[in-house]
Amino acid sequence: MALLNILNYPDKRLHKIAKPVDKVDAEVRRLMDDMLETMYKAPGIGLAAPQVGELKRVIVIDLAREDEKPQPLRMANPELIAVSDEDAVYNEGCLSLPEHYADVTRPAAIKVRYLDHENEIRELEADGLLATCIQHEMDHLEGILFVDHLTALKRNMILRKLLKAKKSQQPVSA
Ligand code: GNR
Ligand code: NI
Repeated sequence: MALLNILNYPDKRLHKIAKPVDKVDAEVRRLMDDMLETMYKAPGIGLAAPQVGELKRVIVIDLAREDEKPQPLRMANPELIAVSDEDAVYNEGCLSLPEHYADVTRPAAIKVRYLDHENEIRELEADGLLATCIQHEMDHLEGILFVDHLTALKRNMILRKLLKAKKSQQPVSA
């Protein structure tokens, strides 16, 4: 297993559309495991392959608390096959937009079809935080960040602060 580098806004790769995997083979499985290790370390509850610079349709999620048994979910080529009419609002954050949070409205319940780590087709029904997290990770595969669901005013406020924080980390060139 290996720790991967998590890309931060404004990295271009975060805005690209990821490609489906042909099958979940040893290489994709390794990516899933490296992503889980990277996510646990961050720490975060989900991670999408484009966040580590891999433009593949692969996501991992684990909502278990640190004092609980891990419950890793590994998904390739996830597709939403049903969404509820009812919406839910959740205060979201993102490892690629560190330290900024905002309320995002999404369908409250979903059904997702995906390939698991053994290349088996599976379906999962989710609501609550799991439904939110799956949709947040699937957005990353389309190059969409949670701020893209906000008004331009709120989005630009967050993005300006991130750019400013990034600049202040860098030495002033002579
Ligand atoms: O760790 C994360 N927490 C989180 C909280 C609310 C809604 C979504 C998330 S996902 C995020 C990790 C991340 O950036 N995944 O792409
Ligand atoms: Ni994210």
